Amino acid sequence: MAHPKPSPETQDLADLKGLLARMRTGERRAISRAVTELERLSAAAPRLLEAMQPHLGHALVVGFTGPPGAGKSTLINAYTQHLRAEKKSVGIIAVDPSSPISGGAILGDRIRMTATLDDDGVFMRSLASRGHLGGLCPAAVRVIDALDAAGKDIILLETVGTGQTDIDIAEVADVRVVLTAPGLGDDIQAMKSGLLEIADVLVVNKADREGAERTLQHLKGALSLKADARGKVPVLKVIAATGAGVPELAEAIDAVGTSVAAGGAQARRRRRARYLIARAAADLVADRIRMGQGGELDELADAVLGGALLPSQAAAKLIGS
Ligand SMILES: Nc1nc2c(ncn2[C@@H]2O[C@H](COP(=O)(O)OP(=O)(O)OP(=O)(O)O)[C@@H](O)[C@H]2O)c(=O)[nH]1
Ligand SMILES: [Mg+2]
Repeated sequence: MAHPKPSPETQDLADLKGLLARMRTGERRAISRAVTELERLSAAAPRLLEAMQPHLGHALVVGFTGPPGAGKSTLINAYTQHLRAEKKSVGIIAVDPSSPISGGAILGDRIRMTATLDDDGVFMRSLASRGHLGGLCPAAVRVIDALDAAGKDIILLETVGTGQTDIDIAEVADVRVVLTAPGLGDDIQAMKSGLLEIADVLVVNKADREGAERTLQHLKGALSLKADARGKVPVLKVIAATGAGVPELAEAIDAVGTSVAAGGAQARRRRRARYLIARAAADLVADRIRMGQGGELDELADAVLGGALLPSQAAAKLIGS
């Protein structure tokens, strides 16, 4: 009896070693396939992750976060061109905020990220912010793993820095670049304080525009108010649209990357795993509190109201530590 001819997709998944080999030559269709399986956490994903294990931990993950319209996509495009000139292979993950302000970001990114067209050394994928099993942050980490397994030297992650999820995603990067630009309303307000805290490198983009110097001084001022460790964070001016300042940015990223790499591949991946566990634990605790423990929670609430416990002490009691 004749068997129906397997579709290319079925073949891909039947031969995971072959798929992996093709991914590692940079073949777009193979990478795209793996990314999709992992993004959706399909039935084949666990086997694929297992096959990828020996190849994980090579890529440096660089996050670019900042307010809508700051020029993240344009800067990623310029930086990608710089990296390609150095013969580094690049993976790009753009998290589509699907917010009313930035709607259409994916189409816009396609236009702005011209460096990604017609070059097998670059692979780009946009992640929609909704509909991921276990949340967007774990999905982004799985896609990072797919691009890492594909042998990309550097993975660039674009997120809009407007919400906690965005900051969470930025946190999974090895190097965090936070950017802003003049004319985005109140400069420092636009840079949520959480973002200033996580930045390894701060960038003022659109230095060709009026007000760039003032934005730079604002940022430096805001930084100096933070703890002393933050004092070392470089603040750079760039013009993403022309690539001016990109070599200096690349140097600053390299400097952080080198110290991260010194910790070893396992340390980098462990950081991401730790982060995912912490997030999952927080979700679990929140769920448990919502779904039960009502009596205990009421007792603790009364203790807080009566001044016997601080909310933080009550929380520690609740999770039993
Ligand atoms: N003048 C000037 N404009 C720039 C520069 N870089 C980016 N732009 C413009 O700023 C606008 C926003 O750029 P994007 O790169 O899409 O910004 P983004 O931060 O990715 O935006 P979202 O993804 O929507 O949050 C576009 O119109 C760019 O052409 C620059 O260096 N100078
Ligand atoms: Mg963008």
